[in-house]
Amino acid sequence: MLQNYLTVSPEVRAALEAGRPVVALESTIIAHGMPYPKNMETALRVAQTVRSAGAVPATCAILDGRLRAGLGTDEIERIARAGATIPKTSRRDIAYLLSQGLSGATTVASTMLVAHLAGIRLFATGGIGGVHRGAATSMDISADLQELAQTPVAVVCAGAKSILDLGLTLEYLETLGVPVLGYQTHELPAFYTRKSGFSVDYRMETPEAVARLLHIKWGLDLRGGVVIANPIPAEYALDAAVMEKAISQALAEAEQIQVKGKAITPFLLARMEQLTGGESLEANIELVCNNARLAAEIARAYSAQTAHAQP
Ligand code: PSU
Ligand code: MN
Repeated sequence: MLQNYLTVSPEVRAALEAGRPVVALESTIIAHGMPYPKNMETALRVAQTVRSAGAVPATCAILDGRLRAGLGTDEIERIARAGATIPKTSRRDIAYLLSQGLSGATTVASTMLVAHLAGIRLFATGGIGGVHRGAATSMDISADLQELAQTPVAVVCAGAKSILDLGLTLEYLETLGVPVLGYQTHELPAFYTRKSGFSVDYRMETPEAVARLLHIKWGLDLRGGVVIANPIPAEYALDAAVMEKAISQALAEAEQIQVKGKAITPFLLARMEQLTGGESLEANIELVCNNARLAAEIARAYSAQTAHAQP
């Protein structure tokens, strides 16, 4: 049944069948998160980073009416060139796109879903969606959080951008039962910056310790995902005051021209980009690679522990 809708690349399938580590990667960041050709260079570099760290990359998307886990260079290039003409696709959009034979760039939520259907446990991205500032009246809460509540995939990210309300995002994740782990930090990172003023639930020091927690969570059949927050390397971090100013301006503009629904996150990301010059793009690229490396290390530890558990 599943194979009617899902294509897992031969390389990814072989790795999964042999119990070797695989890391899922999303495609909204390619189509909507960065301009061409940086988006393509970044997607290829991130995949290479996963490989260098000893895991198999599985870029996920919807292409021509099929869920895909594991894309070739030509397919990544197709998404990168298509940019925003490939629709940003969350859980709610999947059945429609498949029914129409269409293509979609997968967000954190839909990439988690595709990864889970394929049997992939680890996923690396830049930042997750969350509770938006002003959500008390807009009710704008990313579907990423709901997916984390129900789909057993661990997401390595650099926290979330402070275009969101990070305090409410943590509250919401607590309600949904999603652990937020800080990798070698007590503090939730805020994407471009290593600090946010908010604490994570637990600080973890090694990939092995994170992998052990994942085995226990899923071994106990506690549903849902885990957020692994990995701060941007200090040398690439940006100035918090400068970023906050850009965020305030981008939010004010979004309010003024009434951007709503799924358009708001790409709008804010693009404006931040313009307002901070190329600097934020460079930081974005470096933090994604940093997350890809950590996700690969955790995936390796997870596979090794699985192998040991089986006599
Ligand atoms: N945050 C980022 N970069 C991104 C996204 C979020 O810093 O590229 C993307 C991810 O694909 C995420 C999605 O899943 O935006 C969340 O969108 P929304 O807020 O509409 O749920
Ligand atoms: Mn939203």
